Amino acid sequence: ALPVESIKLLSGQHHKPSIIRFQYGTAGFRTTASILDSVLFRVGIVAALRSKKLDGRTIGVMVTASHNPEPDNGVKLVDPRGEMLEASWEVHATTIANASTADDLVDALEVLVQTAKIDLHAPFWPSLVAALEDGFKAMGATARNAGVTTTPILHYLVRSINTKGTKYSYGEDTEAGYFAKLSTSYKKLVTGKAVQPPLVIDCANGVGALAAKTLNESLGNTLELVLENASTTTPGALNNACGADFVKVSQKIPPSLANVLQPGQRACSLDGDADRLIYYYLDDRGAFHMLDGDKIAALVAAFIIELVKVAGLEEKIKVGVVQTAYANGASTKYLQERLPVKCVSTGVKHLHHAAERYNVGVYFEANGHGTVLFSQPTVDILAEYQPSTPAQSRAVEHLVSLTELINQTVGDALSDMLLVEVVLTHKSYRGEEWDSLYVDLPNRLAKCSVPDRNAFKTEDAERRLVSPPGLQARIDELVLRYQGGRSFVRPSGTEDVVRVYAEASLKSQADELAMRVAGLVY
Ligand code: 16G
Ligand code: ZN
Repeated sequence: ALPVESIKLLSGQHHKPSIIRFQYGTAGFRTTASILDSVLFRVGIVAALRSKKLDGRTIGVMVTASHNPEPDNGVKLVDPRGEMLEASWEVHATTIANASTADDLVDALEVLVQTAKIDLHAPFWPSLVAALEDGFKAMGATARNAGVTTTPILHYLVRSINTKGTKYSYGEDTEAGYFAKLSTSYKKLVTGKAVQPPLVIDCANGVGALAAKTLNESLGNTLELVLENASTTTPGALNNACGADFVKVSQKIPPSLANVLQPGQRACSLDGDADRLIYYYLDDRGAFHMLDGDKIAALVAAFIIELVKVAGLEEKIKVGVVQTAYANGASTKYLQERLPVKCVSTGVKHLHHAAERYNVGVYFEANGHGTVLFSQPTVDILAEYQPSTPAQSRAVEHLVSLTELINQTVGDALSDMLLVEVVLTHKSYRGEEWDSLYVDLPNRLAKCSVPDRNAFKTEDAERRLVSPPGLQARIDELVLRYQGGRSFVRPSGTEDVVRVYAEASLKSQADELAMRVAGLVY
């Protein structure tokens, strides 16, 4: 049975603010940090129950502002394979977070225990994390605190703990194990190649700075990382005029890098918890060029396809790409000419799921979150393959090393950064050559406050509105008037707004189209 007494007792120390309604969305529970106390307590309990449900396997809990301003915080759960929390549990978590009294909380928990058929007599309670400790305590759960670390490292740890000692062992279940796995595979992949010039990393003044520092040491002289915006203890500095979201949204170099970056030099920005990555460079005239998630997908997918071909495995290993509606139309065109491309709804869980359907699934959101998934049969094919030429053998070795370099649990800015560096090294590309794979269509993202964003319902991977009635037809009619025009409207999953995206052949036209579509939305 549920430890009702201790839940009630400790719940009394973590009252739910009465008028607020919490929702477990795309990025977990996300709102002002000052009102999240009761949520963290309850997430502790939900995590413990999730672990119980899954025979005592380890569950992760990440507390982070991610790419948002510091006071805008959040908490999300990580499932045993290092993936996002299963969707059906988002609903349970929401109900539990909104129970108004301790009695209601216990009732909601009882319902969860029954509907999810949780055996409260399962062997023991392993788990992770922090301010949730009272939640764990209420449940008698043991926790391992992973300390201050990046979101993707937490995902890595969760998977490693749960696969320990099995034939699918993901890696040593420590941070040191993570860095060793990344740096060892990176070194294998660039052996014998000319070392790239130093790479500037904007760490968004977040926890990625600590990880990047350790990574820099493990990489030795195979790659030099120059850390910028690494002030993890300065209040208010997190994601402030820096970081992946700043660069992607404002399409500008962080002002703090203005005197650091030399013409021709490449740099990248992480977000606050290091699960997003955006590259950029200044050309010889000092003009800024952004290399976002779409450009990363194009670079990486083309490289992997080439390796598969050289290895002689084209028939057995099919590579595919997953994007969202935000992918630049030019990237979709470039990719579609080379491999299958699927469009899904925004949110990592949708992309990840769709990527699992390919032998090798490449997914990146334009915002810089993404990774590459190798299916288990594909990993087995690579392990058993008997190459017949030295070139084939090298290509297979590279593919195997890529399965180790790439964090397959979730998007990982540092792992993705090394992946990009591998491709640039192999192709002898600078930012400029990479950028010229295709030319981005000018685009514009806008957001509108509306009385009720739930009135906006979409279909076709969020590319079309089904409600409010008639609105899509009016958008279609507007879009037709713009050369290369494309536009869509969707409710945000993380903010109380509706987002409008538009692209067109000319920048002024993309801006105008976005503004006119936004005008229809109000
Ligand atoms: C979250 C998602 C990200 C998505 C963004 C969309 C995760 C880990 N992150 O940050 O994938 O692009 O939300 O936000 O799922 P929106 O719904 O407000 O546009
Ligand atoms: Zn993030």
